[in-house]
Amino acid sequence: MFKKVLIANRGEIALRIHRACKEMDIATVAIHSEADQNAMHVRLADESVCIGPAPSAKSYLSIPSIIAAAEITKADAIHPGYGFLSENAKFSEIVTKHEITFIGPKPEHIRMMGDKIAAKEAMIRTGVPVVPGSDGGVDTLEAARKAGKSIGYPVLVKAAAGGGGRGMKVARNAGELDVAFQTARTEAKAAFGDDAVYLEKYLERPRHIELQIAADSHGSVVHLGERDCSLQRRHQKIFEEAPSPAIDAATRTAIGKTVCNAIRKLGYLGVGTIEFLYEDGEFYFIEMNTRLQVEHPVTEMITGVDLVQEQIRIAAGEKLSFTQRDVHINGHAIECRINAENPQTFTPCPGLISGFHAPGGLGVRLDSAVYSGYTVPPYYDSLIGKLIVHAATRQQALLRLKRALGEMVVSGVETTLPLHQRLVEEPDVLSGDYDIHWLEKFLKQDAGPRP
Ligand code: MV4
Repeated sequence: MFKKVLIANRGEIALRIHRACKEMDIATVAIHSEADQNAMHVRLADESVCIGPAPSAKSYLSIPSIIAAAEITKADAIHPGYGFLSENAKFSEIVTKHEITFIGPKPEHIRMMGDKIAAKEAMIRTGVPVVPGSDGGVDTLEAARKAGKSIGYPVLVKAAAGGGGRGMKVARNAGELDVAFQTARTEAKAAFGDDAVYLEKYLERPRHIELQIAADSHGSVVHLGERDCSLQRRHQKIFEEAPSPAIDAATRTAIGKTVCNAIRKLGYLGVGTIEFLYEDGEFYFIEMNTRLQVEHPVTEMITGVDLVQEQIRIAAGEKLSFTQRDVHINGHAIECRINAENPQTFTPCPGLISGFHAPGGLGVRLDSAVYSGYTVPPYYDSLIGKLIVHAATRQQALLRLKRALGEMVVSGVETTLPLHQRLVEEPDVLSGDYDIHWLEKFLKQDAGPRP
């Protein structure tokens, strides 16, 4: 096992990784920018290295600085967290070249899943259901028209290098295809430097359901059930839960088997998330994420598995600490993302947190790196914490969430807490009757003046 892990991240996820390391008796190294001198992840780590100025490009994304920090501190391994360099295949190769272990999948799999066309082809090959669409990339208008005709409208033009919703254009009929195709290509080129696009049938009201998997180097591949992340705004998840109110045990077992078989055939190693759209009882693969995800705690709460510890075990060449037979879905968990943002406009609100009170009690978990007197810097994303609740049933989890939200205080900066307080009162949220468009519609109809 590793003696020392460098955590190449900041904020709540840096703390999350630190906690996993400490419980495995592993020393930690924090890296930080000049803006994060007083950050909690720096205070808690055994050692810390300032790796550059505030902008991420010069600190948390600076590969040479991170490698230098790992060499100076003699770290055995680097955990990238999420965001930043977590899905950068080149970074994982450079780490490995320096005889440091990258805690994550092999570069070939990071690269494969980063290319959405290659990812989809890999899933088709290994028997995972996908959204009907073009056979690979589409690089001429003529090919796009032909694909559109055979798929049937509406269709969605997606960027191969995209993901997270960037570079997507809907064409409701053949007449809209030319503009959708050209716009998607131009935007993809500008955003990713790659104009490759593909076409898919546009699903009108699916849910976003993702499956958590883990695979070790001893041939064990397991799934830990699904998360429902349908409540999103502009492709930013706001509220996540596990299990999904739309999935029963038999459906979970079936999709879990399909996905584990595919992951085994691909020779994938590490934890990962397979994203699906789910509509009318059918799963359609859209993307795979090769990182630990923000919303991983809801899976941890209902399975009792520490996903970060398992990631570290896998990277160290050890076996997963459990088998598929040990995985039981216990109760229900919900996560609220608390952002330092105006809860109506979602404009970031960095600044001094003048007061802070964490909720507590049975089944309440707060993953956060902020404290009273901490200043939220303007340079990074606005997530300041995740409130996660766990209870025996969904209904009890919602009541517990409402109770915990009522206890929590963050003053000095605006946060999305008031939005969550309204969400837990909404009949559709209470009944679980929502799709990927529900939240945007709710926010739109609700845009009027507030008391
Ligand atoms: C889709 C879709 C409908 N049909 N693909 C958005 C982000 C990217 N990960 C995939 N996305 C979508 N792909 C087909 N064929 C609708 C979306 C989508 C969406 C997906 C998940 C969660 C929220 C969403 C909001 C808008 C659109």
